Amino acid sequence: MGREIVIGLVGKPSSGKSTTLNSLTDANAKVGAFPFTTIDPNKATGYLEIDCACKRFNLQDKCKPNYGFCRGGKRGVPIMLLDVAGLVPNAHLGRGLGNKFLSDLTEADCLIHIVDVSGTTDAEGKTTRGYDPLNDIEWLQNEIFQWILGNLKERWGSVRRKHIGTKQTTLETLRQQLGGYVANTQKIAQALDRIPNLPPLEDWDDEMLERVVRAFMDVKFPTVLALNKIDHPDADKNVSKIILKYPKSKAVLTSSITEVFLRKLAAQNFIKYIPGTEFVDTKEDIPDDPNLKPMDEKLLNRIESIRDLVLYRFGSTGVVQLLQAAAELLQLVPVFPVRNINSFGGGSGGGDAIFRDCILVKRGTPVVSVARKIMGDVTIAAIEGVGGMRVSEEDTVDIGKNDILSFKVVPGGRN
Ligand SMILES: Nc1nc2c(ncn2[C@@H]2O[C@H](COP(=O)(O)OP(=O)(O)OP(=O)(O)O)[C@@H](O)[C@H]2O)c(=O)[nH]1
Ligand SMILES: [Mg+2]
Repeated sequence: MGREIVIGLVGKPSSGKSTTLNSLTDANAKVGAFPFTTIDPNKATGYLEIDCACKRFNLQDKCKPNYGFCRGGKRGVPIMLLDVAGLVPNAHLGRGLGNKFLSDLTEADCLIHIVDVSGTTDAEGKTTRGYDPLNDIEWLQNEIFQWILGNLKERWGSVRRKHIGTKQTTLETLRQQLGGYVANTQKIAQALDRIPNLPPLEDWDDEMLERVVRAFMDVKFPTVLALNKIDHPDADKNVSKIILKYPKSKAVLTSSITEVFLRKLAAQNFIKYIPGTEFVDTKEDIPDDPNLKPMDEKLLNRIESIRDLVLYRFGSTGVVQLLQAAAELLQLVPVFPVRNINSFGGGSGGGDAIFRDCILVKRGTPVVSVARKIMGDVTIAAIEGVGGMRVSEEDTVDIGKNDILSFKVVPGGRN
């Protein structure tokens, strides 16, 4: 199997990283209204909500994923989330927990920057009022930039000498230097392609080095903004400011604390709640539902205020959409490998259950790479798509295209 996709949650202390992690997973990461509640990174599985292939064939009843879930054609595909320690300005110089959290981030494929838009925490995560969260977006990006740049600059003299001495290509030298950030040659090439008329590496000055690092950051750490704590009365004006200033950034409005609360009440059968939607039902709404328990006045009032402040105003708590935004940024396509292309059965696990497996791959990936990701280094005899049509190895996957595949392997054949 290939490497798993990892989404990193970053942000200043007390912005709500751990709360967001908890809202999306079964994790129980420690949450606190004081900076540096999290020190060691928390890793947990979240579920990316997608339209399942079973829906296309009206086979929702038979769909039973090996991992994650499928509810009437809405499928939750496991995806790894990483919650790291809070970052403060000048972390790259060792402030706060310094570079520790930065190294914890290396395996992330993209970032979700959790921004506290309530204005109730300062740049260091301490309680305040009227703080402008616009600042946080700028300095956080800059910290990551300075961290990568600093690491590279520190060694640049010897890197350059070796590069000249060994007559390596620019790509090869950079791969050796940036490979530690879990970036393959392809990613580094992509970054370099973004710089027109790139001079030879031995001629790079400080400015060029900075441009290369910026380009690398864009490729290695594409970022979604989670504008969190929208339940707070001061959030609106801060949200507008951020969206005006960063119209091109992907931003999702969230209230993680609300999601955690609703999921908890749903687990205790006080409400019926469909995550990602505005629909919350209490015993008062559906008195005939035997599974629902009645709530006291205080809880009922809280639900009422959540509806008014979050659900009806924004359409949802936003956290389900947050993962979808990250998947869009990474251009992930869900692919369903099946053993039997006619029944969609098989895969790993038995019975007449269908579409048991689903993996996330980058759009444009050749189907043969998908096969390798799933089965490793085997010799593929044939690849079939829906209707038993042969699919050529070089053909690529996209949303709704070559996303249901059956791989025929040469028995015992290994490359
Ligand atoms: N009002 C409101 N408060 C929130 C929300 N999300 C988190 N909080 C609160 O913000 C505080 C910090 O939350 P954490 O999840 O611990 O923040 P963190 O970013 O993990 O903080 P560190 O681990 O210290 O870096 C807690 O008091 C949370 O209850 C939200 O959506 N709305
Ligand atoms: Mg935390």
